[in-house]
Amino acid sequence: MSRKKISLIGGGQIGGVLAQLIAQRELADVVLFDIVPDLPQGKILDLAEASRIDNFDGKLSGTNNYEDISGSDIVIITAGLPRKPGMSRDDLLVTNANIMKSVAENVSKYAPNSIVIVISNPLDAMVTLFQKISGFPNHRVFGQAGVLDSSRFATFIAWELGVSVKDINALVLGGHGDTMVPLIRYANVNGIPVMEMLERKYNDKQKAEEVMTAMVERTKMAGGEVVKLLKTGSAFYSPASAAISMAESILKDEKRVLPVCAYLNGEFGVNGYYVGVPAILGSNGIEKIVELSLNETEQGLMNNSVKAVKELVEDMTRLGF
Ligand code: TXD
Repeated sequence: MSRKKISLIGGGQIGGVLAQLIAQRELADVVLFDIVPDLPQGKILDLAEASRIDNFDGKLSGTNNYEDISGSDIVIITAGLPRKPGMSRDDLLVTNANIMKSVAENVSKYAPNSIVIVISNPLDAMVTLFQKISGFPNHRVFGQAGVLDSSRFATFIAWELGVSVKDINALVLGGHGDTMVPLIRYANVNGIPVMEMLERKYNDKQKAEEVMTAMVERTKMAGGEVVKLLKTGSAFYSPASAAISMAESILKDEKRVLPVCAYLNGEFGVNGYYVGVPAILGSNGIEKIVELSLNETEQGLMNNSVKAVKELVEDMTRLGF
């Protein structure tokens, strides 16, 4: 059996960590592509020189030539500019749409059978644009946002309750913007509702609700919190880890149920847009969208988030993409 191949389009902060995680876990051969001459070659040389220490085998290459991505099983796209302090994800729209256009044309040409995970922001618009230009079927084009947003929510819950983050299940739906929807009612600690644990901790229902509201707000703003601290660039460890969990579920046909920015065909009442929802990821990419019942408040928040995604996609269309 030949080894699997993952190509990474964009060799910046996230691209570099993606390459390292894939290599260390021996998930697949890696091709790191960037338009900046020598940058991907330099990163890959450095990474390869760690192989003896970390004990990994595998073929790693850095390139400025799209031909090298041919035969990829998975392509992960981080090409584009990250946010600067004070910028919203949407401010990146025009610059990154131009970049995504050229990426989509080249991936369609050189890796036409690949499964594509988009990470570049503004995420929901960039996934939409990649699919539109490539014409790839929707189950082979989707975005990473929800795994990270859910992990951020889980992290804050673990810190608040003083329990292992490994026991937290938290799910964030909707677009990858300030309107995302962390689901309070479904958040649990090994099956125990987080709200119940908070109420027991504080012995005060109102205080528990305030604490939860603060965690929800922090989750929605978590990307910006990192941007503000870093001053140059945005989060890169966690988005890379998130995308790798998706790629691993695909390569190993694990059929994990992960929140994915997926194309909806009537699910959750949404038709024809990419929005963050739980989906089963296996060797065919998205194998099924997993629906769940939302109460009136949750559905309202979801509708609001879908509205923001639609506006973003309409803006992009108006700008000629
Ligand atoms: O969860 C998520 N989806 C995200 C997304 C979380 C955090 C950051 N997210 C977004 O990912 C961020 O807003 C950016 O749009 C992307 C990539 O973030 P990263 O931190 O890796 O940005 P870098 O370090 O600037 O790297 C981007 C690289 C850089 O090396 C450029 O030279 C390259 O992209 N680039 C290109 N590569 C290929 N082709 C073209 N045209 C191109 N243009 C720039």
